[in-house]
Amino acid sequence: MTDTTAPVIAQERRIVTSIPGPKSVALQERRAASVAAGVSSALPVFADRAHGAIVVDVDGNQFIDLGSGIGVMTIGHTDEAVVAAAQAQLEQITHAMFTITPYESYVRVAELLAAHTPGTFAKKSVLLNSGAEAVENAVKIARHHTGRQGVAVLDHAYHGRTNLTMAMTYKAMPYKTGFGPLAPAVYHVPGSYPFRDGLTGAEAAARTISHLEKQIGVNDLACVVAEPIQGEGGFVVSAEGYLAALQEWCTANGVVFVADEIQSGMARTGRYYASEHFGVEPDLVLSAKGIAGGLPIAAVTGRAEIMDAPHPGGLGGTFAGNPVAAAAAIAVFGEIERRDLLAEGPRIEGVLKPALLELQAKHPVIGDVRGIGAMLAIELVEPGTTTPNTTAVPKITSYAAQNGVLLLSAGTYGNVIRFLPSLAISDELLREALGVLDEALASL
Ligand code: PLZ
Repeated sequence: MTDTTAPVIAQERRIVTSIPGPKSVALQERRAASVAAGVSSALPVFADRAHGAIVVDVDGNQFIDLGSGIGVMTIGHTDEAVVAAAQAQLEQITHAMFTITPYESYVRVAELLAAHTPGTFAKKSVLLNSGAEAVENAVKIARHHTGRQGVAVLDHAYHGRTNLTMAMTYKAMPYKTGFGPLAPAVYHVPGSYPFRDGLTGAEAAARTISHLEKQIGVNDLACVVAEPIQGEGGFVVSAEGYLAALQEWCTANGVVFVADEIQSGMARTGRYYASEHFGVEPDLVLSAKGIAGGLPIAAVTGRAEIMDAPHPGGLGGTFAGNPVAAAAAIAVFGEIERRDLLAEGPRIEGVLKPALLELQAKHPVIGDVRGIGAMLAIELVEPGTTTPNTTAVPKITSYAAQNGVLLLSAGTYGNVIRFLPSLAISDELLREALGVLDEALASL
């Protein structure tokens, strides 16, 4: 597909000013005067344009993007097919509101989600605008279906910033502090964090289930919401068998098992949804972020009998399932198939993981290397212990930015660096970024 407007950006790192450059510094001043202080940014660098795995700032500096706007630009910045589909749709119809005059692209996205989410059972979807809105709707649907109210979430989870979802998110600061009262009937239970708890999947599942049964009680529990790989919490991968045991318990007890795949989904781990790595077929699956190449759209997809529980008119939203975003989502699904992007997660893991393990051998500050596909992380510790190293991460991300690599932090203790590159990134760019990371670790 030819692309008429996106500028061609060489896939290379290039730093031409101090970081931040003068134009970013000037914008920073305007921003401080007009943008609310609560909206902070990881870097003082203003983005101007991007393509593939490279972000260009307003001063002309080119960064290797290992964060993809927190896992959104999975198929690459300004992907030609996505840009073309969105442009064509903009000129055809920009907004109709599906609950007034429906349109085909919404239905097509629902069909694609039914085809590509785990499980071969009959599925239906509702489309929304944001990840948090998908989480909210999953809870509404689970409550309507079960007639129960309780919502269980795992320690270290992140599910959003709205009133219900901030109650479901684990970390108080910065997400909840001062913003209460929090939504009721949300229960936090321990999950599985092999590096920190040392439990097998079976042991961790038994602990979780005991909390669900004793602390909440099955008769009051509508759903368990879990991220198959925890995102903001630090790319925590549960021990083998944990998620399957949890799902089995949910099924046996009429509890809706919801997989929040907002960060882990859409081909990032080498499967459409990370649940597949764990042998789990969730009752409801949540999609957002990478699903539409940067346009805002999100979805709840799941078992038809659960999805159909709410009455007509019970679900919706003005912009939900917007036609331009839906067209972009269709293009993303199309590109995953056409370019066999499911092969890219394993390729990226094949470059990054051995290199990160080598860095771990060289730099004892790296306590753990984990993740799947293009969703990998290192957890930093005080050398020789598992005590979280809370000071190293900002030093590393800032060193990396100064040297043209965008790296994101994560983790309950702020001691995790996560790698969420676009599936379009080359091996060469990955190796170059790893070189910068090595220097950053050496500089500590
Ligand atoms: N569930 C698993 O990762 C969003 C949040 C960034 P929204 N994570 C990035 C920030 O600081 O706001 C996320 C997620 C998981 C839900 C969400 C929420 O998705 O689209 O940000 O609402």
